[in-house]
Amino acid sequence: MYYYRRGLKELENKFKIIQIDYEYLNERPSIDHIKSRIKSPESIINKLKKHNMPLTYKSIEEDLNDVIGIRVIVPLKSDIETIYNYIKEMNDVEILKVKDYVSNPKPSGYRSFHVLIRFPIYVNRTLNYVKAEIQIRTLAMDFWASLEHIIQYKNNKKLCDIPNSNISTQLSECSKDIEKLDNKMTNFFL
Ligand code: 0O2
Repeated sequence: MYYYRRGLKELENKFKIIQIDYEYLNERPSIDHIKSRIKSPESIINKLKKHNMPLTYKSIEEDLNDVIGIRVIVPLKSDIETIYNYIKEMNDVEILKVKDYVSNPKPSGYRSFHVLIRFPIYVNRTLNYVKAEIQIRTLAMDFWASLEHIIQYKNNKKLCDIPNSNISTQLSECSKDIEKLDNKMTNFFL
């Protein structure tokens, strides 16, 4: 876990620097805030089981891309591409996979731009590589995803009064409303 904690710190710093530089040069923020986490042992085990992967350290290292997770919350939809371009310009970062759930939302209505990466860390003068999942999304997308994560994604039926059959439809409608709002708000800026 120490390697993941070290990796997380290095990644957080990269985005904090982008946040400061962009605001200085453009007089408006391109990142509203950053959230980060190391996947909990319980979540790691559940994910390995879900994908029928062996419950071993080797499998955590090789098969899981999101033990380190960073969420970059941006004000506008157009800022997602700006942040992605910054990632592409990071010399030490290798992009393993991109999942564009903004252009192709999930059936649930989930919208977010995911970039899976691998990057080097030096611990005790030794080179190691760690992987991470970067989720880039707008404030509005994050509002929807955070609530849907509690209500539906993690299947927490106790927290919601709406009959089960209606939850999915209503959440999907909310996601479409939020998409309209995101498009409208982007138009206020050049
Ligand atoms: P948690 O608890 O958020 O960490 P795959 O690549 O298809 O084999 P994977 O890695 O599940 O499987 O990829 P996917 O579907 O891109 O999901 C990655 C993460 O995106 C999830 O991590 C969630 O954080 C988020 N996510 C994906 N789909 C949804 C959704 O419908 N609603 C919400 N709110 N979040 C979603 P975890 O590990 O599944 O969960």
